[in-house]
Amino acid sequence: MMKDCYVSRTGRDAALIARCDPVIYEGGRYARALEQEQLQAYEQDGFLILPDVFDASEVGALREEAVALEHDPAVREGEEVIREPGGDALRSIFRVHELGRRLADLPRDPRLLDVARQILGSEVYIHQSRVNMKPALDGKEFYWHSDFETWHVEDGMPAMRALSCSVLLTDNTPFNGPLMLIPGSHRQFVACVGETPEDNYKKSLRRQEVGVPDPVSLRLLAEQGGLRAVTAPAGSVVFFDCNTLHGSGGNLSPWPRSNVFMVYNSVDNRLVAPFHGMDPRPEHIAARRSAAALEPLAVAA
Ligand code: 6CS
Ligand code: FE
Repeated sequence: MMKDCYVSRTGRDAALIARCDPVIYEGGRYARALEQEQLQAYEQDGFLILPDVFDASEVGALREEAVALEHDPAVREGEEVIREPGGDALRSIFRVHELGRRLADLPRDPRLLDVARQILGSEVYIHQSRVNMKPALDGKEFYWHSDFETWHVEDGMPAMRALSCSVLLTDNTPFNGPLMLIPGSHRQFVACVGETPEDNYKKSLRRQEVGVPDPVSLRLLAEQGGLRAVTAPAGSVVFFDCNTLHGSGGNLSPWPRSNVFMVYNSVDNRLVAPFHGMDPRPEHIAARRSAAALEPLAVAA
């Protein structure tokens, strides 16, 4: 059993553990998608916002496909759908990179894939994908959390060698619950209190209560790094490290805030058995069988 550098949810008190993995993996021969100053900003903050990567027609087509999935009766009854807490509105659809056609091509688009391969310094595969719908007037919050804390404890992700890429399918404004991040928080692992209930994902994806940072650690990291809201137009992209603390507020605006998230994991960081003896989570949340390295899309000449 490999040494567990990031022990969490073992009943002891909360703790801050210094990250023991690099942020940028020098893979040498991998793509040069980002400029040096962009890489430095990502290493410093734990995220990078790229405005207007996709043009209106591209993001319109992606959004159309996401809306079609949202209204597809077969999808609505599937295990990939998560509904809002206390209601029926759709909160997330998982595994969208295998449900949609344009959404299947998206993770292989060199504008995204090459950034992931450069930062992770290796071939990569999709650990998880989802569309978070955050519907108008009804979209509930995602409380502050580190994705890696969950992916390490519940999915057996060994090291911090993964990142999320979020493509904004609608404008993200100060009013519709934009993604918020804590700059610099990726450098500390917040060990969480509490034990993980059986099949935790059935609750945590609606409202996460276990594996969330304690208020003292949150305040400390926010006072060190501040808070940053990703308010940007549809078609913008934000890359964030697997351990950067993030969350989003509820959506009180009459317009949806819909973002697609794709999690790139290094092929050298494939999942092992979950670290505290739990059963592995289902394939549509944490890929094990479909963990083949992504082939880049042939770019139209
Ligand atoms: O448990 C997970 O994998 C999911 N939970 C959150 C709150 N963000 C990451 C991921 O979608
Ligand atoms: Fe998350």
